Amino acid sequence: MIVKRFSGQTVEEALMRAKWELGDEAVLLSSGPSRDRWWKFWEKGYQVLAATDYPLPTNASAQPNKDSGPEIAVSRLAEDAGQTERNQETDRIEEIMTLLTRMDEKIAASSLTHKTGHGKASSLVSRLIQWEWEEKWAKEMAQDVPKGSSGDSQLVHVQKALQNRLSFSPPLSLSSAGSPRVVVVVGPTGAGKTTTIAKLAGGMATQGIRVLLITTDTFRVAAADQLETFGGILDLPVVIAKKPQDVPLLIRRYDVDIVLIDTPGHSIYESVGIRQALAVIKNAGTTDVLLCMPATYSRSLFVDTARKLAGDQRVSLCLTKVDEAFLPGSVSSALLELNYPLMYVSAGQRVPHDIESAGHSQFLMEWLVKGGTYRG
Ligand SMILES: Nc1nc2c(ncn2[C@@H]2O[C@H](COP(=O)(O)OP(=O)(O)OP(=O)(O)O)[C@@H](O)[C@H]2O)c(=O)[nH]1
Ligand SMILES: [Mg+2]
Repeated sequence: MIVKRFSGQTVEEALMRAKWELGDEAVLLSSGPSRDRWWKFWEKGYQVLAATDYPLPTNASAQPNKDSGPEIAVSRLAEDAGQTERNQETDRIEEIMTLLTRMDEKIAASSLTHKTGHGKASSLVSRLIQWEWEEKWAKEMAQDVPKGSSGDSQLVHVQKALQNRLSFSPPLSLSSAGSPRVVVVVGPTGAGKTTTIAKLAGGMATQGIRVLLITTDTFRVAAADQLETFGGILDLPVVIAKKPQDVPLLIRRYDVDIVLIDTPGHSIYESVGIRQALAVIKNAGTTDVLLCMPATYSRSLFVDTARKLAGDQRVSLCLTKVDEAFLPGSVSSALLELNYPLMYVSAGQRVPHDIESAGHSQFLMEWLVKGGTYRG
């Protein structure tokens, strides 16, 4: 019997390799995430353990069989997997596999140490990568960690490095210009724009700040109702602007300190929606643009969406739904990449409690490094 492991970026790819090399009669013994020492530790990979009792086909090791598609090969091997569970030899092979895996882990750990030349730093990098940090940022954050430090003290250094790299905006306060501060809140669908406005308005109202709420979301059913409901509860005026150009006129009718303007959510593929939000920003006498971005997005979606929605405006970020995210690396890497100032962090649905100034948050920086359940 020939038993061999094969790696690939997907299980199917690894199975294809097994079939090419061992032939159609090969059986699948096990599959799972790759621990192969040749597979880069920071990339996701899979491995399969396959075996054959039959003589190797002469063409099998070199070229794939063009007549049989990948689906046939994969399903054939997958069918065989059930049968081999009953095979008495499986247990023995699994034991060998376990030993091999342990050896692989040791070799991978030592090759990581060799690569960075610093064992502690490299384990820190791999730890950050496990928490979904992008490799580039994980390495950059780890590079200034003192050599003697370990464990949690390394993370404290990473936290400091991150804090130095990120920028923060102070929370919204009264304008000194004599005219109201006009804040347009933008963001992708369901990011928490309207809820964020309600939270901010609620907090401001308790400080005696006079707030006007405006919605420009006129075409979606019940969108204006949502803001009107919040306005009713908070006892704040709410007006609907049918056109972005109406906003300055509406603002002049109220003697207020801060105007919070809600916009409809839209995806980055809806250019009409993006243009509408930009039209509000351009026509409303805007002093601030607050971009709500969910912490649950992947790094690339976060970066692409934020860039698209911000356009060439100066924006501050409100990081929403941090309570729904667990691993911090996607967000931290995206924040480093964007370098937009962070103004607020929102971690929950309670109005007005679940929002805080990002720069004053005790817990945000720790969460951005270590993740876990947000306790802010
Ligand atoms: N867990 C959690 N939920 C939130 C947070 N902020 C808002 N939500 C919830 O997310 C949902 C959508 O919130 P909205 O405020 O309506 O989002 P939006 O961006 O105005 O949505 P659209 O106007 O439809 O684009 C609601 O159920 C909110 O209660 C948050 O920080 N954490
Ligand atoms: Mg909304």
